[in-house]
Amino acid sequence: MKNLEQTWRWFGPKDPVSLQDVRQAGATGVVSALHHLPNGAIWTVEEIMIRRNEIEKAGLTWSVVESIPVHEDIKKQKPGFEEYIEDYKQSIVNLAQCGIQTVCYNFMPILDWTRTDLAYEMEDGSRALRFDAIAFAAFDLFVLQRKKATSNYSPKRIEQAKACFEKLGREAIDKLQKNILAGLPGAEEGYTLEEFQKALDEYASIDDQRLRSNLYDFVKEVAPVAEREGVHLAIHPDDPPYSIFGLPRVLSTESDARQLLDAYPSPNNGLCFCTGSFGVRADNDLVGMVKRLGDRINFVHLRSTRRDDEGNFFEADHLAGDVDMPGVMRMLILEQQRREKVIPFRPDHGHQMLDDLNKKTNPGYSAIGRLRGLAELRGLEKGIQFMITNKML
Ligand code: DNO
Repeated sequence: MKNLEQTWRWFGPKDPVSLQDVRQAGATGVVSALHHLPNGAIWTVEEIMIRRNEIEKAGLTWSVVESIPVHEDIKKQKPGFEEYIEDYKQSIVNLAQCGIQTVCYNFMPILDWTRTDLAYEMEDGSRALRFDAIAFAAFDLFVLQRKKATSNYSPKRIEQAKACFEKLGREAIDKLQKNILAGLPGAEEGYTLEEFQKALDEYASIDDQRLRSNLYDFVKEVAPVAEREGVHLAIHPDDPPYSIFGLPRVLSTESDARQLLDAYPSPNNGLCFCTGSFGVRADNDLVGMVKRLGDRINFVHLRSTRRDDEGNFFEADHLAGDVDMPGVMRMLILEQQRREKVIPFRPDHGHQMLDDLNKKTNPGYSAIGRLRGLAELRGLEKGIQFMITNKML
């Protein structure tokens, strides 16, 4: 039975988790990006080869690029954006020349993934990432004081947010602001309040339809190049999978994913199936989505979240929470048997636990929590493969 590829995100030479650690965790593939280059810059063959050689020296393979960030001007189609698209294509050509064939990206306006709490204490003393919808609204309404923010919340939520804000001290407000606007690894840009409000203003005339068509325009330009070069694109869903700050979000549901895939029907125009992001919405049927979209899944993030009815969620252990991980894994294994190309997955995020509690770690990307996640997922894969082989499933 063909295995999925076990990969691990590595942020480059500054990552406190070393490539040696990655090997010991049992991953064979590395997911990395040239984070030191500014958004929009062409990734040159020379720069790509430096990273590739470093990864290979450690006995690993650079399997996936996560991510080449899409420049904000492309998302808004600001005059001159065509040049950024040309540069994006060039980066893809250069990656292909260096043998790297899977490229992840996202099309979330301004902010990449968003959390309010980076150290939410779990019952067992480990720490998780959390999105608290009331704290988020408190930030939006009373710290940022975004224009028109009240139209995005119910009167009840505004009351709750006000009460929450009144209890927050200066230090807690600063922390909340940092977590939301500048706190997370992989999100390349950080903002001050003023910069952020300015960035929001630029989206004033961009609604859901407009952002959607800008995304499809981008894909129709870039995917043919990826196809020609043998590169597989993988769009990451919105995280969280709904509108925040009144901004449109266009990759949150199965129907969003389907529209994107139909915009350019080719295996090279595919998805990064992130169970943690899609799983925050109760109306996303994850197992069904893998079944129906499976042939277009080019990369997988496996993690689980636990949500409530108030819009809050935290990141649970990989085999706990709301995600039916065995169900998803079974569908992925079946999909893998149907194709030549290996499907890379990584344990996404993990709790800060054991020794890592006393270390400085990238939120969500400590070594031990992900090690646990990968070990559990690897075991799950083996177990399900065994059951399929022995016709028990
Ligand atoms: C967070 C990550 C995201 C992801 C980008 C892909 O942990 O999953 O930052 O890398 O959205 O472009």
